[in-house]
Amino acid sequence: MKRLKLIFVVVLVLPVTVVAQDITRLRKIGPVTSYTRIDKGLLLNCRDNSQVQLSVLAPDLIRVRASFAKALPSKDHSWAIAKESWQDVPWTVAETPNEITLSTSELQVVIHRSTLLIDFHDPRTRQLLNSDEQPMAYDADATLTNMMFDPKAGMFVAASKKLGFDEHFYGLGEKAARLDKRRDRFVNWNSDTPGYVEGRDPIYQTIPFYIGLQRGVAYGIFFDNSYRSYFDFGRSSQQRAWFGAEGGELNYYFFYGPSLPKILGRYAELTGHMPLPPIWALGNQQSRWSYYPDTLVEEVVRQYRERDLPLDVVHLDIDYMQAYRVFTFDTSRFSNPKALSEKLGQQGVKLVTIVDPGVKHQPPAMGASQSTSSKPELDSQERRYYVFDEGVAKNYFQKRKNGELFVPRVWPGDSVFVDYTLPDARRWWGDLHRAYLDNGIAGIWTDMNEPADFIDQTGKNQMDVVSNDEGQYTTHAKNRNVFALLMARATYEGLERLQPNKRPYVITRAAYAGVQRYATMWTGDTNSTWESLALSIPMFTSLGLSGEPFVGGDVGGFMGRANGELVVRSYQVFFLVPFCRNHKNIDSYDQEPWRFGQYYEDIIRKYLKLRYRLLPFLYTALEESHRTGVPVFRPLLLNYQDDTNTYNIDDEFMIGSDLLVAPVTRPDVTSRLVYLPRGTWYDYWTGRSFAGGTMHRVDAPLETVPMFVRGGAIIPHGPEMRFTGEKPVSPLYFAIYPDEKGSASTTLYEDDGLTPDYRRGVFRRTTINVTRSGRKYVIDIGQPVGPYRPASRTFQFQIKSHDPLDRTLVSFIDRSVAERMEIR
Ligand code: MIG
Repeated sequence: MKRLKLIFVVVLVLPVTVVAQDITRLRKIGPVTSYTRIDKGLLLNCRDNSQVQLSVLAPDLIRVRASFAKALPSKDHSWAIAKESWQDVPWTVAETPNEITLSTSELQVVIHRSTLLIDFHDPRTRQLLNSDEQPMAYDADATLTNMMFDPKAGMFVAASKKLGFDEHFYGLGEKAARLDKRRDRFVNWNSDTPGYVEGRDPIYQTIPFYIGLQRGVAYGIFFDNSYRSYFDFGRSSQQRAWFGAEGGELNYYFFYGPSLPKILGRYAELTGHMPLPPIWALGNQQSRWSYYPDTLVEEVVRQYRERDLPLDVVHLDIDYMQAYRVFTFDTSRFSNPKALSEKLGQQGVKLVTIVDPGVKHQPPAMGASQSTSSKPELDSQERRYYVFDEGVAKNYFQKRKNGELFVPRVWPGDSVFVDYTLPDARRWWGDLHRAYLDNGIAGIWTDMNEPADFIDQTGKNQMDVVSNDEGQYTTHAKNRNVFALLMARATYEGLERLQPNKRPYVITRAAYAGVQRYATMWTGDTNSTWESLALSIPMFTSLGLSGEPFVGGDVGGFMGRANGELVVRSYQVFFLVPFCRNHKNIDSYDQEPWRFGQYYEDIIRKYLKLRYRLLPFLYTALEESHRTGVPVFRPLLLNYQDDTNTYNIDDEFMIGSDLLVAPVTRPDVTSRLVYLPRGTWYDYWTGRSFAGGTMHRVDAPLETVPMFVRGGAIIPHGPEMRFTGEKPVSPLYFAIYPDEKGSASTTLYEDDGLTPDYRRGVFRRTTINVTRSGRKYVIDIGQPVGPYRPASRTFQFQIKSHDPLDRTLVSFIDRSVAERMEIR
C-alpha cells in the first residue's frame, strides 16, 4: 500500500515540470518621454529609464531591442546572427501627440507613447499584423516564483502579443508537437530526452523563431535570446501569445511576409544560409550503436551490396573509440581505420564517426611521458590522453565560477567540456579532426551536445559553469543553449580548413538558431512506435519552417523494437527526407532493412532505389533551400498559404513544390484519406489524375505510399545507383505532368556534388518548358546556365497523363544547347 502511494505521488508530480508564468505580474516599461533618430531607426527613452531601439534592417525586417530601467548596453552580440551590417533602406518617422510611427515601404510600426504598446501594420493594405497586448516587461521584483533556475542568473524579460482569434503558429524548431502550435506552450532548454513522445518539452534544440499566420498573411518573430525561454501561443490565456526568457535582453526581429517563403528567405539572410552538403549526404545511411569490430562493418556493407540495397554511408557510434576517448580509435576493434575507409570507399561507402563533447578527464599517470606521435589517435591513451593534456595546457576547458574545472559525467566517465565560445578553442577542436580525416573518415556526427550530463540531465548542475563569451564570462544560464551551435561551428570550420576542397558534412543533435550554417540535424532518440513515426512529419515540417532544411531521423525509430510493417512505413516517409539513416539503440533488436524477411526487404529496396532515382529532384530542392531558405520537406501550407484546409495537416507533406506524399503512419491500414490542394494531381504510380481542392480516399497497401505529382510539374529522375556518383546521371528521365492547359515546367540544378565550387557559380541550371498544341506536346529545353559540365548523357521525356497515346518516350543526347522537341 505504501509503495502504491509513492508511485501515485510520482505520477502526479512529474507532468508539472513546465509551469506557467503569469507575465501580467511583471513590471511594464514606459511611457515614452522622448525619442531620437539613430542610425537605421529610433531610440525611445522611457520615464522609467528603460530604452527601446527600433532598427530598420530591411523594408520587411525590423529589430526591437529593449533594456529595462537602464540604458541599452553598447555590447551587442549574438552567435546566431550571420549578417550584422545591412544596407540602408528608406524609412520615415511621423509623430502625433499620441503616437510615433516608423515606416518603411512594407511595414508601419506605430508606437503608442503613453502605453508603449507597439503595433505592426501593412501600409499598403492597412492591415494590422501584430500588436502588443501589454508593454514589454521584466521581473523587477522577482515576482515570478517558478523560474527553473537561479533568479540571480538573470532577470525574466517578456513580450506579449494579442492573440488573433484565428491566428496559427508555426516553427519553433524541434518540438515534439504538431505543426500548428496555437494554444500550446513551449520551453527552450536543450535537453537530452531519449524516448521522447509527443508533448515532451523541451527536447534537444532551441530555435526561438516562429511564424504567425492569420487570414493568409504571415509575419515572423525571432526572439534571439539563448537563456531558458518560453513561448505561449494562447495556452495560458486566449488573450495573448507571449514569449520571454530567464535573462538576457528582450531582443526580437519582426519579419513581414505576407508570404512564408519571403519570411524564410529573410530569416536565412539574418541567421545564415545552409551550405550544400556533399551529395552523398543525400544517400542512404546505416548506423547502429555500435557496429564493431571492423569486420562487422564490412559485413553490413557486404549485405547491402549482396542484397542490392543502395548505401552511401555507415556510421561508427561511440564504441569505435578507446574507452570513449574522442579523437582516438580502439585498435583492438579497428586495427587500421584508414585501410577500412579505403576498402569501403572502393564499394562506394563512406564512414562517419560520432564525436561527443565530453573529453575524458584523465590526468597523466605517474611518470607517463608526453606523446610525440603524429598519429596519437592510434596510440594507446591509457597513461596519457593527448586531447585532455592539450586542452588543460591551453586552458580551453570550462570551469565553474569558483575556478574549479567543471567535471560532468558522460560516456568516458568523468569528463570535461571545451569552452567553444573561445575562438582559439574552436580552432583547436576543429583541428583535432585531423585524427579522423587522416583515417579516411568522411563526416562527423556530433551527439550529446545539449550538453548532456549523466549527473544531472536538467542542466541545473551547469548553472555556474562559465564561458568566456567574448570576455563577458557568462554562465550556462546563457550559454547552454548555444553550446551545440558553437561545437558544430568548431567542427564545420575545422573540416573546412583541413579539407578546403571538400564540403564539410556535420550532423548535430542539439542546436540554437543559426545552426544551419554548420550542421545538418537528426531528431535524436525517437521510439520504434507508430506515434513516433507520425510525429516525425510535423517535426520535420516545423524544422523546415525554422530555418533548418536538412532534417531527418532514425528510420524505424531508435528505442524499442520495430517490426517489418513499421520499418517499411517508416522508409515510406524517410526515403524523401534529406537525412535518411536507419539507426538503432544498443540494446534493441536489429533493424537493418533485411532483418524482418524478404517480403519487407523487397518493399524497402523499392523505396531506396526510388530515392536514388529521385536524387536529381531532391538535390534541386536542396539547392533551392540553400539559396532561398525554403525547405525541401514542406508542410502543404507553405505551398498553399491561401488554403486554410492545409493549416493543420500533419500527415501529409510535400517535397519541393511538386511532390505530395500521404504516408501511412498507422498499422493495419490499406487505404487513407488524402487532401489535395487546388489544381490537378497525378498519382505517381498509376498516372491517374485527381481533382484538387478536396479529399480523396486512396489505396495504400503496404507496398505503396500514396504519392501525387502536381499538374504542371516535371520530375527529373536519374538511373538506379548503388551509391551516389556510381555512374553518370544517364539517362536523365523527365516525367512530365501537364496542368489543365497542357503545360509543365521545371529548372534542374546540378553541380559536382562534392566541392565548394558551387559557391563560385560552378553549377548548371536547365530549364524545361512543355506546352501542348493540339494533339502534340512541344518540349523546350533552354540553353543551360552556368559553367558546370556533367558527363555526357541522354535526356528522356515522357508525358505522364493517363492517356496512353501520350506516353511516347522521346530520347536524345544532351548537347548542352537549347533544343526543341515534339511528342506526338
Ligand atoms: O547516451 O552514442 O542520440 O543516436 O546511438 C546515448 C550512443 C548517446 C545518443 C544518440 C544515439 C547514439 C547514442 N547516444
